[in-house]
Amino acid sequence: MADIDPAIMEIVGEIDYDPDELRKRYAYERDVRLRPDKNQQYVETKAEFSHYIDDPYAEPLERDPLNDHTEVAIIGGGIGGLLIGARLRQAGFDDIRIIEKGGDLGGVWYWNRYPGLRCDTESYIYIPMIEEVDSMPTEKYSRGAEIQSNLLKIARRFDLYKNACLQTVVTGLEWDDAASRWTIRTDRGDAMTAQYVVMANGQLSKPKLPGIPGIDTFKGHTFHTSRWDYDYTGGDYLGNLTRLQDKNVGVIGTGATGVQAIPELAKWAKQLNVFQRTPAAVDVRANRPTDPQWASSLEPGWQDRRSDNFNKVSSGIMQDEDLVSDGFSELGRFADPTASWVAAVIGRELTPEEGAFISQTLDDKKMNEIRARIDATVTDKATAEALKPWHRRYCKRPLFSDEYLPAFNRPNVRLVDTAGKGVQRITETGAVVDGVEYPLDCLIFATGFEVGTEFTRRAGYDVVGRDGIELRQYWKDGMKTFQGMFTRGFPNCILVNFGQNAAANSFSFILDEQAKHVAHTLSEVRKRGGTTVEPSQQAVDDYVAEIKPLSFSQSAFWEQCTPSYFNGEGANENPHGFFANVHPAGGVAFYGMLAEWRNAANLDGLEVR
Ligand code: N01
Repeated sequence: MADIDPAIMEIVGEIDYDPDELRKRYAYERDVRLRPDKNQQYVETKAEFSHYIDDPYAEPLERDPLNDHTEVAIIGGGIGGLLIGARLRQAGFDDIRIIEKGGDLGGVWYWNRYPGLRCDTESYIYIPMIEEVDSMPTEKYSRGAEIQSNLLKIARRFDLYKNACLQTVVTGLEWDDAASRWTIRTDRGDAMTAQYVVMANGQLSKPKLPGIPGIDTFKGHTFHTSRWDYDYTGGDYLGNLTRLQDKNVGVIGTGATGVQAIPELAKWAKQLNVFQRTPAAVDVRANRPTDPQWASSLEPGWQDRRSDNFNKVSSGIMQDEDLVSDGFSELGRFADPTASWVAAVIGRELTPEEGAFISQTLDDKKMNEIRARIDATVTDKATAEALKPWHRRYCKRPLFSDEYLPAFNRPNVRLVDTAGKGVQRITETGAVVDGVEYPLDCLIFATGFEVGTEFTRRAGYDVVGRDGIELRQYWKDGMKTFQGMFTRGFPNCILVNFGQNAAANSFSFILDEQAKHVAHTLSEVRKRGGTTVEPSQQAVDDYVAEIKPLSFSQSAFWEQCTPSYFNGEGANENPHGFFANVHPAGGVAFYGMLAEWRNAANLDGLEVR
């Protein structure tokens, strides 16, 4: 440490651990988890596995096929679709249709109803349009049901049920150049048309299953967490899973979902077996009820200001105040632009080595804290040791819970650690790890959602643009867009998603910025009397060049990470990977650039006809 500036050492504090030993441990834990089949290890929820994604919540619905016309069709009625609908309504668009697979609107918050579900990002910023619908979350981190009810308030406030098609799965889109419109085909035999189509079918929306040998042989009860079977477990999102009191339950998956569902399962199952492949890095949640005095003191525009402050703080951009002040805000201290807040403190620019040193050291210390919390909470020493994560904080989605670790102190909860290998085999009657079979009545998959496959595979439909060009084919080597939203050859088709744009810690912020972009663009096309809009070839080429070289060069960080969907299960070269196409500007600058583009009101880069 001799040649590190003392001002920097003051910021990072005492180094009371061996960084080299820690690095070696991280590398070892990564290596035991790397698999040659990488992203191919997962089983797609189709064919004999398609029942895992049936809608357990909706009543059967019969209706005649539609072949009518709408000005704007929005595929997906989740947060993205609802915000697009709302922003379009605000911009004066009446003729809107949301097409949604589920039995109601809400998207991820419709599907996910597992017990213990809450938002991970603070509800005051995560739940969109709180001010517009005159609502206020009851807690800092709302339950899923409260989030869903707020989303449905947006739907009602902006009249988005009108003309909506629920329980309808889009199977294909085709551009009709002569008529300047899209034909939308669905699983209900619809052949409706729309001038514009917005694809808001979600990012983590297709459940995935682990490719464990024998997974199709299990004869007990089984389901994926995003289709929770309360008929089987009893209870509801508040818990009370009384029908599990005489059951041996197994859960596979200890990510964001597992960490929330496991404490509830632990309370009710006769025996809960948690099959762990990679330990979860779980920091303090510190949820609390909303203070009514604080809520009534808020001035109009507070939600946008809070969100803006959070985005800056959580990406390391120095602010006078940290309004949200939680675990995600704290991550800004070792996020990529760490240098900017440190530079503000020490009064000079940092060298890249200094930036990396600060980022790494603060990260190490946070992870040491997370590991120490496990020792302090989990009474059985072997269990505590096995629960410790050995990777950098951002290698996986950061997790927060105050209930997860104490669950392992219950006598009916068993951690079945697989030493990074995962469950070896599933049999008719249980799961096998290290040659030992754990008998199970019920096996729950908290194994997450498909990432890193082609957009059209996850969406479940192909898009055929001008001259018969297929999106599947056009993006086979990776996305090619302008602003992550517009694609050459696919006029009037806009993508709202996390793809070729920038990351931010609140996903609903990204979706709202994109929704504003859609509303602005369609309004400007209208003003110009146009009927079609698409990006110029030059605009796409320039945009793709901005993204590609930089995003792939960030792989130094991801390569040393334990595998996850963040780094393509250790294969960062995947052009469809979660972060493969991220814009290098970072969330704050990127969405600022989009806002400036809208302010200029010249649709620069788009061709209107
Ligand atoms: O899924 P995941 P998730 N044997 O992919 C394990 C959002 N979200 O549903 O780490 C054994 O994170 C796998 O193990 P490993 C959020 O963006 C948000 O939890 O790969 N285990 C992992 O533990 C989140 O990131 C919220 O070694 C196997 C788990 O399955 C995303 O959704 C709540 C295995 C999958 O974890 C997905 O979260 C919930 C095998 N063969 C979700 N294969 C909130 O904001 C896989 N695993 C509240």
